[in-house]
Amino acid sequence: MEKKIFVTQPSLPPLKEFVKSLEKIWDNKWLTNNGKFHQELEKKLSDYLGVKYISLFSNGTLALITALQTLRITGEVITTPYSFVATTHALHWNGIKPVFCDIEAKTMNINAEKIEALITPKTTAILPVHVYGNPCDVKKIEEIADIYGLKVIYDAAHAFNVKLEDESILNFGDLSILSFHATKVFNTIEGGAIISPDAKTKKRIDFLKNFGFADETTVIAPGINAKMNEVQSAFGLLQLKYVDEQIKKRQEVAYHYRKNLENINGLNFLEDLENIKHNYAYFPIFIDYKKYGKSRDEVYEILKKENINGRRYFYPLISNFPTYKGLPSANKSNLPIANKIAQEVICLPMYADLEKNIIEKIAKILKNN
Ligand code: T4K
Repeated sequence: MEKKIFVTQPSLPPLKEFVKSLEKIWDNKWLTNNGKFHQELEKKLSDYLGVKYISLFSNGTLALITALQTLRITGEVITTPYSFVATTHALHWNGIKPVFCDIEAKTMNINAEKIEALITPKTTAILPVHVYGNPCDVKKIEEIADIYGLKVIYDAAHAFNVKLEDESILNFGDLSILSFHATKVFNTIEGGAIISPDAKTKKRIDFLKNFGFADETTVIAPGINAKMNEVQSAFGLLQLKYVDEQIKKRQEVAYHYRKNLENINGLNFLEDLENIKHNYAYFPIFIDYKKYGKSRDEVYEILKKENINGRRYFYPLISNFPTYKGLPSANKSNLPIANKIAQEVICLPMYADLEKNIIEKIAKILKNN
């Protein structure tokens, strides 16, 4: 049987190098709780990403939950329904009411022009997502947050090393979170991080991810256990050596897709944005049923039959899941663009080692339908 092609394939460091790291961990007999590899990864990542402070986490979801705790966010938070469900779940786990704002069709990010109308006396923050690694309208969002005294936490799970006019996108807002899940551009198997602007905030984050312990006998807050361990950190240090090469290869994959998919009536894809250093985390296409002649779900199934397993990121919309669909802001009439895009999207396979002939095969299937 022909091999299955998945939406992504994790990048892995050379096994021999990882074994050497494991030997060191065995020698150190230090497995977690801010060990040597953890400290080194924090240092190397903050240098590489061009950010002031980074705190490593066991996954991106716990980083999000802790980011909200860090800034003591309560009440209502304006967010996007077009994301992975973890974004809104993090609000729910903090007892915060999500208020969904529609997206704009160029980047699939929260429509900054629509935020102001959703602000109430209970609003304390905005939680936008840099979807597919494309930056939000960070300047407009900052302007609104400043006027209304709101905090901004960016879910930058997809935005590893993305830059806006040479500045890391992670430096915008009050905090940003990253995911280092196996399926991401940079992975530590499971993992995540919070980017913070000053030492005081980093200290609070580091207490919170370690049960709230400030020292052996002082607990400053009801923290959680969200620490990254030494095996994950050592894995991450090796990954970092190869990540530029991986992003370069992803860029080539994206260019090859674009070349092969141009001029298909009713099939759209995203182009690079101006002044942005992209990381090519995903390759979404959008099927316009009326022009293409087949629905997104039909295309998804046709690809699947050919062993091409795309994913409908992000369908269903978070606002249509049972937990959230009863919220007034989840009403479809408030979220027309997000609902439309969620019906059109398929993320095609995207990873550094995706072979050109597979891209060409996918393009051929999409052209012949
Ligand atoms: N915010 C945003 C905007 C996010 O996108 C995410 C996660 C988060 C927050 C939360 O961060 P984490 O807590 O996850 O760090 C996947 C990932 O699990 C998830 O991390 C990611 N976003 C989301 C967009 O995609 P699933 O349920 O689609 O994963 P799964 O297991 O179906 O994997 C997708 C494909 O990847 C599989 O079909 C096969 C391939 N795969 C997967 C794994 C795990 C492999 O080839 N090898 C592997 O080891 O959520």
